[in-house]
Amino acid sequence: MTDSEHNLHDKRVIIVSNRLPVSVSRKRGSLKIFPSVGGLATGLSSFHKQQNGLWVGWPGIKPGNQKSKSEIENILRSDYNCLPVFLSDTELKKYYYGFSNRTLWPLFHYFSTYCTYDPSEWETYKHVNQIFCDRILEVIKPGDMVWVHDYHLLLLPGMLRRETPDTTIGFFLHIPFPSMEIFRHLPWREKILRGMLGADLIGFHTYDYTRHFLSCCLRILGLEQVYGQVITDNRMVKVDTFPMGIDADKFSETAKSPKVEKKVKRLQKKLQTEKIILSVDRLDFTKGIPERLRAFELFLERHPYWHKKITYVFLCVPSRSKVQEYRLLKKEIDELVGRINGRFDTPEWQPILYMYRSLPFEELISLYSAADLALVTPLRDGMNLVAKEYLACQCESGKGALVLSETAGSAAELGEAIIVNPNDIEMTADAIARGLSVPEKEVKNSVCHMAGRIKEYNVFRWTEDFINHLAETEEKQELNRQYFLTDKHQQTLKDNYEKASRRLLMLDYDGTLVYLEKRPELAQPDPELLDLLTKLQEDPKNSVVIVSGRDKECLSRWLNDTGVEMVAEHGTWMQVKNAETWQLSTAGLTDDWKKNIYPILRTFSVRTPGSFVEEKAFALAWHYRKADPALGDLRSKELMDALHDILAGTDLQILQGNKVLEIKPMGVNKGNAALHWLGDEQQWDFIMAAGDDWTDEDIFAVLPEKAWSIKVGFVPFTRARYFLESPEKLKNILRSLIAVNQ
Ligand code: GDG
Repeated sequence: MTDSEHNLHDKRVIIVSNRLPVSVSRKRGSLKIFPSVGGLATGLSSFHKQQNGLWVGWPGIKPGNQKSKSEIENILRSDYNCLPVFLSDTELKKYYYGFSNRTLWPLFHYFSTYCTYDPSEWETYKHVNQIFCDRILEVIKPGDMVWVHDYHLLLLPGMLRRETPDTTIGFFLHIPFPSMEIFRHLPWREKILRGMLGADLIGFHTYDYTRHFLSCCLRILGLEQVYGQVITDNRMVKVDTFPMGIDADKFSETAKSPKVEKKVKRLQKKLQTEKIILSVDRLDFTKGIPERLRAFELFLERHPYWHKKITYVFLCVPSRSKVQEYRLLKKEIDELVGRINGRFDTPEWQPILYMYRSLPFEELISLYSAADLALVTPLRDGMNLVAKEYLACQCESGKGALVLSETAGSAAELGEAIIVNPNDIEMTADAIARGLSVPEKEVKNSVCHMAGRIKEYNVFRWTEDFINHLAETEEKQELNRQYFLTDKHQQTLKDNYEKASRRLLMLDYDGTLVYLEKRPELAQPDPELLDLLTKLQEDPKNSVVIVSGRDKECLSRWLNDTGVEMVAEHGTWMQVKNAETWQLSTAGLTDDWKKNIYPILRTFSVRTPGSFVEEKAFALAWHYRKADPALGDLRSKELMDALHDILAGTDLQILQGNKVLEIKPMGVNKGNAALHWLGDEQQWDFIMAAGDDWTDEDIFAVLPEKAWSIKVGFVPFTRARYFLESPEKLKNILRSLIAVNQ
């Protein structure tokens, strides 16, 4: 057993979703509680029971008076480990029917023209997420993990993070995450992304959704990712793919039960056709129902052979019938079914058996088992569990073919199905014909393959996988937290400083003493920083060196009056104590190479809007902070590639900074410059170095073990011993050091 598995069983997991796994209703005064249907409820219920956790969600009933509320709450708590979140009619209307289902649902399913962007619905969405957050805060205990589900609660992870910063939070999205071009339509896109990023682990059904989310983080928030890890607010957020499974055994066992077998026979007898085609969906515009009906009509038109030999059992589960778009869709479907049946039926045969209702579980299983072909052709679907449930019921007989839409998340796993573009009516009509005539052996082969995978990566494995990853992420966060310079560390640092009589402080400038700006000239020091540096260096026990990538003219202009020593251009120039002028750190540097390299950098800056070339005495830098992040990143790789061959055999090197590539003579780097002061390290009894970027790693690499090395901002890899959140925090420490002397 690994540590994380061990953790899994130790910790209480609080599951949070819009709906509880049970629904409550009141009939003639007494409460009725029945399990909610659907993959999430079934899949997580057994995990929930087994780990004795808590499930927080809406119970599906109006709260009524205080007495009724307490009654509902007591039963749910004691018998189901559920904590109800009561919502008023207005809250439900605006948060659930409004922002969740009229903004997020259509947008995330690429139906942007169906979206409404109503600020008051957004306000209620925020408010209800806060209600969920407050409810969790009432019950959360130290060590609990929280697992938030789906698009109704996208802000909740961020809210919880603010209130309980150290809680381990997971988030899983059950619907697609759209591409950046779609997501950017949302007026509240930054807030939604920040809300999700409150989690430690964010899960999606497919790699495409994961990719889209990471791209939105980069393009909208400017947050980069390394191996699916996004760094934000000095925390690491892991983003990964977890395709949801089903309780496959439950489906296959039920399919084999005598009761279901009897129902199947009864159905076949009733329909009296050679083959049964089946579709099962909630009535929703994402499911591609009219398109499928038109494809079925075309199939009948083109294949009279199949007339009277097939029945299409079309199960459509009522949903969101209060919403106008859904009512219109229902009307369109009714008319289409009427038209097709009217066009092709005969006194003894009707092509479509249309059921507009929800069926009990065993009835549903008998349909899955009886079918010879299932049509799962949504225009867009996060995963689609119906496809998996159907295959699980078919695993024994292996007779049922599957026509599956390429835009359903499950298509990423069910490649052996007949894959269609659901908008292509001809293609779908052909696929129906193909699905009916694939040789039995071939169908069996593909069904068995797919059913085998569904059985193996079932919903229990899915849950375990997610929770184990969450536990692993928690361990990593815990470890990372240990590297942050805590108050206790800071006290030790101050004590060391106080006792020392020869102190060296090497500080980077941009991103370390001041925040990074879009344009370098905007990062000018304010009077407070100048005063801080002056006071630090006035202490005769101190040597304060600013080690920067900036040119010497800028550093002189900004910092000369403070009296600090300086290193410019990443180590090319040094201005040491009492020296009148700058001196080259290495003898024999030349700049005649610049005329060859400059045109290349120029071409890249012309091709990359927002980027520019900076010329320094012995270096050329290509800055791309202001460029589109993805394009800048791509071009920087191309430039590295282009320069790689050109620089081979020369004594030039490429330094990768924060959104800058710098070409300069070999051996010139901040680390070598630092050696000028560190050379005789014995003379120092206190050494501190701070920096934020890759070029500062060269300093960290040459520091003696006893030094205090501090990375400003959290990154996954560094040679520094400690992290510090921001330039502000570093300046606080420096201020406290000055106080030591007074
Ligand atoms: C989201 C995403 C994603 C359907 N009709 C009846 C019935 N059902 C059950 C099925 C299945 C569920 O409803 C529908 O499955 P979906 O996959 O469409 O999932 P949703 O819960 O609607 O939606 C979706 C899913 O989350 C999981 O992450 O796959 O993409 O939109 O379980 O069996 N059940 C019964 N009678 C019916 O008539 N008893």
